[in-house]
Formats: sequence, C-alpha cells, structure tokens
Amino acid sequence: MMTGRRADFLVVANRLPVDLELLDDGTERWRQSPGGLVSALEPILRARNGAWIGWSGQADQDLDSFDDDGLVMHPVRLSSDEVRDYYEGFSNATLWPLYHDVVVPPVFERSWWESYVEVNQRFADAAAAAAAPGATVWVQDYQLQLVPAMLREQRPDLRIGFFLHIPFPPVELFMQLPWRKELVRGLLGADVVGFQMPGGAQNFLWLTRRLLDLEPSKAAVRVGNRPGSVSFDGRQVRVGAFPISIDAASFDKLSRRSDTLERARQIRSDVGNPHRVLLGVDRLDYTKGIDVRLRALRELLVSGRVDPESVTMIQLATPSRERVDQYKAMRRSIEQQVGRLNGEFGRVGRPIVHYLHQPVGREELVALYQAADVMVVTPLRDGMNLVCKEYVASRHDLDGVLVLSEFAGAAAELTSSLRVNPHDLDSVANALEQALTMDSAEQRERMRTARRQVMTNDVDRWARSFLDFLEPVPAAPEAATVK
Ligand code: GDG
Repeated sequence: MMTGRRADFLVVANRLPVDLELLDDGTERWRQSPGGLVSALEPILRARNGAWIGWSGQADQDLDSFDDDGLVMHPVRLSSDEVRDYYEGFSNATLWPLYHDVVVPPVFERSWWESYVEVNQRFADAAAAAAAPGATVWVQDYQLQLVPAMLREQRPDLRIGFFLHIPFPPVELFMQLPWRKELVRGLLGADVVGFQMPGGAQNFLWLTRRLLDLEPSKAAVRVGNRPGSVSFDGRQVRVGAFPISIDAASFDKLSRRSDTLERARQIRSDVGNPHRVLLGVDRLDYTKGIDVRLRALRELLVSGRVDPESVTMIQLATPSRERVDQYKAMRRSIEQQVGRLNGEFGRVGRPIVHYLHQPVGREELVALYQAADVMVVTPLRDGMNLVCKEYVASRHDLDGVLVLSEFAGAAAELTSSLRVNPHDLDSVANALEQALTMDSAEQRERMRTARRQVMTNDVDRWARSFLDFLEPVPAAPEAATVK
C-alpha cells in the first residue's frame, strides 16, 4: 500500500525493523526483525505518527512505502553494487575497523566513498520527503553519518538527532580517513550528536577543533545531563554520551518461564552436565575477541589449572558480513582453534567447545544464558555490548559470573563483573579461573549489583534521555491540566 501521510517522528537507519524475504515460489513477505532499538522506539513511533526509513535487506528491489499498523515503513533501494560498495565496502571494511581501534587494517577505496555519499543522499532525500513540517528525525549509526547535513540542507525546519552505536575513535586514528572533514561536517548537521561513551563525544569535539577550527566546549562530557557543545554554521550542536541498553524486563520475564528453565536444564544435560558451563554469544566479528577467550581457555587446560572433565564451553557465533574478506579469514582461524581444542582435550561424545555458527531464537538464547555458569564477553573494542546486559537481565536467580572486557562500553556500568584486558592473556585466563571457582555467595553479591544497574537503566530510558535533549519540552497546555 502506498502512503502519502507525512510523519512527525522519523527514524532513519540502514535497515528497516522488518526484513524482506524472497520465497522460493517467487512471492515475498515481510518478517519482523526484533531488536532492542525497535522495541524501544516502536511505542514512541506509533504514538507520534511515526515512520521508519531503511533498506529492506534485499538488493535491487523497488518497494512501495507501507503502513504497518500505524507505523509507516519507507524502504530505500540499494543496488547490488551499492550493497558491495556502500555497505560491505565503506561501512564494514573502512569505517567499522577504523572506528574499532584498527583491529584489522581499514581499506580506503575511492569508489566505496562515492557510493557512500550517493546512498547517504538517497536516505536524506527519503527523509526530507517523508517528514512533516517541524518533525523530529533520529538518524542511526555509522552507515549514515552524512545524512544529518544533507537533510538539514533541504529541510532546516527539522530537529535532527544522530546516534552512533559503535565507538568513535581517538583523533590519531580518525585522521587516517581521506574523507575525515566531510564526515565531521556531515555529523554537525544534527542538533544533537550522541555517542555511547563520554570518550567518543570528547574525541568528536576535539576533531571539530583540529579539522574545522571550531571552538568546542572545554568541560568534560559526562553521561546524561552533561553534554558538550560546539557552535557551527550559526547553530549550537550538542554532543553527548548516552549508553544504550536492552529491554531488560522482557529478558527477565522470559528467563523466569518454566519452559525456559526446563530448556536450560536440558542444554546442561546435552553437554554432559559438567561442573561448569562457559558461554560466548557474539556476531562472528573480529572485534569480539572470540579467539582471545579460546586461547585463554586452552592455556588453562594445557597448564592443568582447569580439568577438561569439569568444563564445557558453548560458543554461539552468529553469521555476519560473510562476504567481507576480513570476516572470511577470521572465521577460518576461529574454526581452526575450536578444532584444535576439541582434538586435544575432547573425547568421543564430549567436545570441550560446542561451536554453533547459526542464529538461534530469543527463547533459546535466554535458555543458554540460564544454563551458563560463566558468561565470557571479551571484545577488543565494543561500542556498548548488549550480550552482557542480556545475561544479567536473564539471571533473576542471581547465579552466574560475568567476565567482561574493559574495552566494552558496558564495562563502565557493570563494575561488579570480572573485568579483563583482552590484550593480556594472563588477565583473561586468571579471570576465567576465578569465575570457574567463585563461591555462590560472591556470585550472588556481584550479580545483585549488576542487576540493579541493568534492570533500571533500560533501553526505554536510553531513548527518552536522548530525545529529552533533542526536543524542547513542550509547554503544558494550562487548561488541559485542570480537570
Ligand atoms: C552494535 C555495537 C552496541 C546475537 N546472536 C543471536 C542474537 N544476537 C543478538 C544479541 C544482542 C545482539 O545480537 C548483539 O548486540 P551487541 O551489542 O552485542 O553487538 P553488535 O551487533 O556489534 O551491536 C554494540 C549495539 O550495536 C547497540 O548499540 O552495543 O557495541 O557493536 O542483542 O542477543 N539474538 C538471537 N539469536 C542469535 O543467534 N535471538
């Protein structure tokens, strides 16, 4: 169905909250792709005549806008060349590694940049056409950093916010980018530029001085009500830190269900009821440090500090960006490590590592969280990391230990976890050993502290705290308040 209604509140993201599926019989259908962002924003979008602009997930498809129960979806077309150049290329082989501390070398390729500019312009045009006068537009993430300025150029009447889900790198690394000024100018088109951590906001403010000779505020940025600011083009751009979170209540609820608890028992029994079950859950990505935890586990087994009969690890590594070269190489190396560990320390019917390269449903995921004694989250760099928060929200029983990298944004909030430096193998191995032997009283105390943090600071609160900055509080209509 076509829809001409213009929206008061728009989200612009690389992907729509629904995926287009092309079925074998030649027909197509939309499938919900649930995620924290969607569930946090959906109520706001539906209540405010909202729309979502994004790609369907399928190349070369011309799709009409449609109304999904009061929320209008505007699919943006990407050709297969654009998927290769804008998405797999510039977004995921240039920006992704550059913003994650150059964990692998970023590729700088002019034709990818040209495609990035073109696609960003298309998203901006779609937003400009779909927004009602004075509407609020919230642009998401690294794939669309030029959209704020492109949109402001056409529609200065809009309130424009931007949120970056991944880290914003130190100035020295960002300076490698041939198109560094263009990106900073693109972001400055927003009224509010949001980052996960104060450090990212600070890095951005420094760059505005270094690259554009602007005069950013000097006071340290803090989470919540202490943003920085910089004046640009006659406007004041606010730059703040807004750590994202999860729909904590839904994980808590699911983890209490009897079928979930039963499934968790079944999983433990399927892996041979070892004394301790370790768990990793990640998109298969080189930033996530899956190799680090496997190496640390191997060291503990080789040195005899851990008995192979007493532990099992489950590593869920969801397929991701499989056509990008760096991802292909990393997959080979991780699968080699898993094979080696199982070859050396497994026995028939009892591998040390149960490795799954396939997505699982939300219910199964929460059952895995319930089944795990030790959750291992060891990214080399991560904007926030939601998996660790999901684990905490799924442990109403207060059992379980979280081993968490200092280089995940979440480490600033989850201070009761066992925090490790993933570049220091001893630090990871020691923390794993400590987690495997921690007594129940200490586990409960640490988990209680973590739950206080996660259950209160959920994704709804995150969205509201960002929007409070973006939108001036509407004056309460006097007559309406007196009843
Ligand atoms: C980016 C930033 C930031 C994974 N496998 C399955 C599955 N998942 C879900 C997890 C979690 C999500 O995917 C992954 O989120 P993360 O935050 O851990 O990592 P990224 O995908 O890299 O996300 C990150 C985030 O954006 C939000 O701003 O925190 O730093 O890199 O929710 O549960 N879910 C299901 N089956 C799977 O197999 N159902």
